[in-house]
Amino acid sequence: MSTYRFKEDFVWGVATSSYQIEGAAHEDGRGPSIWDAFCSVPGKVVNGENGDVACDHYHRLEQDLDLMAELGMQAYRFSIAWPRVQPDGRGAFNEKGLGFYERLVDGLLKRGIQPFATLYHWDLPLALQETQNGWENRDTAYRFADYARKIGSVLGDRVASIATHNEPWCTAWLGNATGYFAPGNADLKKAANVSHHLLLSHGLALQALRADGVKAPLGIVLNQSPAHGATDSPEDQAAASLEYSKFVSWYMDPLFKGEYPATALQWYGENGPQEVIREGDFDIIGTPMDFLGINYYTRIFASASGEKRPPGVLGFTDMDWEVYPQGLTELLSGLNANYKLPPIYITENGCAARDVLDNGRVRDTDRIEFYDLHLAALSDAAQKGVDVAGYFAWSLMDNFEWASGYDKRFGMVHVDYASQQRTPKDSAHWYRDVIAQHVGAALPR
Ligand code: IFM
Repeated sequence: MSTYRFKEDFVWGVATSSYQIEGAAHEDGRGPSIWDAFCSVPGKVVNGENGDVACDHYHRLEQDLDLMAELGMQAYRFSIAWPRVQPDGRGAFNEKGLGFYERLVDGLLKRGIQPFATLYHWDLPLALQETQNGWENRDTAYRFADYARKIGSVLGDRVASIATHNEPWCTAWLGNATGYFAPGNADLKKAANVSHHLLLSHGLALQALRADGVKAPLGIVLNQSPAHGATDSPEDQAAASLEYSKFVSWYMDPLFKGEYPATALQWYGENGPQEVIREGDFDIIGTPMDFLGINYYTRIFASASGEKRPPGVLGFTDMDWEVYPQGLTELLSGLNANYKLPPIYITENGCAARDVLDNGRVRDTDRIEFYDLHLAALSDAAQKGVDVAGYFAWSLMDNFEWASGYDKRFGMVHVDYASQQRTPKDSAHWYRDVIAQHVGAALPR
């Protein structure tokens, strides 16, 4: 097993999200979300699947908590389903829904596992979409801040951190520019406006939580990648710069520099968010954070001709994403040089693979190699001076992979969806050993 060099209090964990694992979509007062609606649209999700049952985690909470403890997890990153705790996205809160997350947090703490909460992992209450066009509407940012405030009052004294959004790029771009995700819009201007309101809601939530005296560290989770041109030609290099500007800088610059990046802004042209930006917005968006979460999966490969497939020296995952671990070191070093950053957590990293359950065992050697290479790359970034506070593998268990349905398996634990049987894969045992080897063992940096 490799040895990685991180600071002594480095946190080792796994991540999931509400809609991908909970199930119980119509129980205990949970309201519908935009993903419930989206999944019912023919052709949107592979095999017409949905999160109605998913991993049935809502009913198997204690068993799943025990599993995490057995696997030696120090921390667990989960998301709260807004429609489970506030069915209409405004007005009354649902005690049963809040009670579930209280049991989750208390159950983690009882087992010595730190709870890392995320407020929004894409499951917007459907009522907000239907009555006011969801994130296109500035008011939704204020509804989000109210919801954040409630979660702060219920869980703020017990969680290890609160992240506002998970991957706002996915909500804005995949949900509104390409229509690949809920709510399924294909309109560039909507995507730009949504991205601005997501960022605004992040800042408003931070300010509300701080005003209420919530002590838990606060931040946001962004998916990021370095971008490379297919060749050294000026055209391919410009294509890479543009992709980076649209994907990374579009979120980092407002959060840390108080503006949108010129390259992407110019590309958006009249479809940009200029009409919805109000005076003072960037001050709200730039509210200081205690941590930044980064989800890393692969690099962006860009070319002027539109050719998007990289050479893939280390191969591709089952998502057809290139395995490119050195991109993590490059990304983090670049961010560190360009922004004044708070401590960074890798809040997701992992791969989908064609796992086969064979006599009670899953030999997922590709996944072990993937994690090993990425942890080594992260360790390299730490050696280069990036303040890396922790790592969360995606994911604890196989789950509902959005538009790909249940076809793609990202878990360290195999889920047989017919029986809901959980079987730790070889990677789960490997990760448990990595954690045991590294916890409390600060190595010379
Ligand atoms: O499953 C998703 C997760 O919900 C967000 N980040 C990427 C993962 C893999 O696609």
